Amino acid sequence: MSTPDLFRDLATQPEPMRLGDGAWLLPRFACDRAEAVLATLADILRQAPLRHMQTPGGCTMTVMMSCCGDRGWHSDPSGYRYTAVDPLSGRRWPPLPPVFAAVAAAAAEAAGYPAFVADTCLINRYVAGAKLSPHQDRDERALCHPIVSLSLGLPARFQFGGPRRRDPLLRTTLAHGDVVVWGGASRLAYHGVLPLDAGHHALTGSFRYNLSFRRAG
Ligand code: MD3
Ligand code: FE
Repeated sequence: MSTPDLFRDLATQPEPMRLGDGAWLLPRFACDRAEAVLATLADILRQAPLRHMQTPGGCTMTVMMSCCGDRGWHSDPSGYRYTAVDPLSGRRWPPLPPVFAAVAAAAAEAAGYPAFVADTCLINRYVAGAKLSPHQDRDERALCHPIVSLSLGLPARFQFGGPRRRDPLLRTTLAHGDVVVWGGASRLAYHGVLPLDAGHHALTGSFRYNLSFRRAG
């Protein structure tokens, strides 16, 4: 006996879930492209290796980061900014690969942002214990564009609130292949990632990756 295709599709890719005003979780949206994305990611990380950035406050971030695209995000004790050149190598960041741009555009469209063109992708890699404290993303020039975030590998507990730091935080789990699109009123929501639990994932081993596609310029 075979399951009708309709039910199989519903089982592998549930309906979008509204997380907030303008914010949509697309569960497992990118599962079928995860292997292609991870193979391309390995190539990018050979050109622009992951590194621990320093916050302006002088702390070392637990998450390791890199970037690709026309610009990349960089943080050091003198502040955060987008740069055209990777400060580690002195060369341009690797170009945004077509498979990244395609996933970002398709997810944005599915969430109601049909004209999204990313010019940068921030790459975060978490190992057990790594976290990201609640913050806003506001270094991009025009905050009218959404951010598309793709999670790969181990699941993380993610928290998000409102535009003020004191707004209450809600929690959700971001699992392999999940995409969240943050636009509209949710673009300036505070958000963070709780310390990653140790685990093993068939495609990423002991890591969780998050790719966030942005229009920075
Ligand atoms: C909500 N990354 O790189 S992705 C970041 O899982 C960042 O690595 C997290 O926060 C991670 O800045 C979260 C989800 C996300 C990304 C951008 C947002 C949520 C957002 C921008 C506005 C509101
Ligand atoms: Fe963020």
